[in-house]
Amino acid sequence: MYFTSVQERKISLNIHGTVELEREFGIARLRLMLGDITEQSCDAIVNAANPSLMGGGGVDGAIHRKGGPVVLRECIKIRSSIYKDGLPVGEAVVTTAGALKAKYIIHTVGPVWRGGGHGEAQLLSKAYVSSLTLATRLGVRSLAFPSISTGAYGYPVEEASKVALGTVSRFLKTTPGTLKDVIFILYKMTDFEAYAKTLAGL
Ligand code: AR6
Repeated sequence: MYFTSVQERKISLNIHGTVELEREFGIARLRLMLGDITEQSCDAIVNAANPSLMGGGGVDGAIHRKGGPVVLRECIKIRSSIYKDGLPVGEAVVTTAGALKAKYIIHTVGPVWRGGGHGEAQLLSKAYVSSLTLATRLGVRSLAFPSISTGAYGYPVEEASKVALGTVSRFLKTTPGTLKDVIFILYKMTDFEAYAKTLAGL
């Protein structure tokens, strides 16, 4: 079944009742989906973590809960070796996905929104590029992102969607690699609509 979105692009309601929107960039597909990232069976999912890597609320909490203690154990190893002072904003690291359907969790840290004049857009873009670069190094073909920084970190979703989709589409157009399918899993319909509007304008 199909219906037209507010932005006059086709949004499909698939057989699972999932709201979806997609665009092609070179040989890769960029999709938006309303849902829960912990349910995704793609090669890797991205976690909107904090520098401690010790878990937290929001999507981070959900990923650690469903992934199980092995995820935290690997995060502790990372903290006690390469990132003793915590994972800097914009960087990304990988762990197993434990009990999740995905193979890997790529943990990145987005910026806290401080009004927009503190390099937030550059740092948010860097978090996406670091995650995409690491995914490519791991040979990942399908990758799911949440909307980094737009929950507890307070980044306005319209602004964040421009950075997120602009960065990912640029990467897919310019960086040959293994990625074939990049999916943004939006948890709330209002977030999906903001991302859909931005994707329609790309
Ligand atoms: N699947 C997909 N998206 C989700 C899910 C889910 N299961 N749960 C929440 N979201 P947030 P941030 C959406 O706060 O803003 C944590 O405590 C949510 O609706 O998870 O980067 C960390 O430990 C929102 O749109 O991440 C950090 O301390 C988006 O995920 C801090 O929050 C991001 O919201 C990071 O803040």
